Amino acid sequence: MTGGSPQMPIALMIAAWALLSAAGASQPLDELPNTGFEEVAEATGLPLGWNAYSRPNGAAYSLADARTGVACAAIVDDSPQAAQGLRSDRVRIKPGVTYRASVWTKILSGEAPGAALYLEFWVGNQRIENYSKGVSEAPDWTQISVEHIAPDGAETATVLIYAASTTVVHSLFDDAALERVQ
Ligand SMILES: [Ca+2]
Repeated sequence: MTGGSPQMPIALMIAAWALLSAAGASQPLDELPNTGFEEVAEATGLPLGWNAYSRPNGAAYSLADARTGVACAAIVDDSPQAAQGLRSDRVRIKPGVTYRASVWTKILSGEAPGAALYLEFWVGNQRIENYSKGVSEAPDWTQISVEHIAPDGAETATVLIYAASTTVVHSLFDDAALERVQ
């Protein structure tokens, strides 16, 4: 077959493969991954199961000063404009059930509002609700938590550890959790 254009079918096949791959990668988990931030994704330098919130990314797997184990997550936000954070892979949840997200944080340097934790609820790829708790000063490891009932229709939840866009801050995070309250 010498006539016609083979490019289109190949392009379509690649597009279909990419869609299937994306769908496979977004399968929700049963529980929050890598909560102690001990495992690293070698290809990205990020904690396994956690994803960069911003590009360029200022978050990383770190051996600097873990609360437990040998590793934690570090977020270096040295811009007063850009926000930085790490969002977990999605976890399957049930609407009407109350969930509590928590994490320990230690702020090495920076300004208010410091470090924050978000509990986010999703339908498919759309974030439908989010709730947050922040801490401005945490010279020693400090736990922050936020809880809320999963809204109608919610399918998954994520935990986002975060340095706000107006913040210039260097913070560490360790021992995250996402638990059913009731
Ligand atoms: Ca750890």
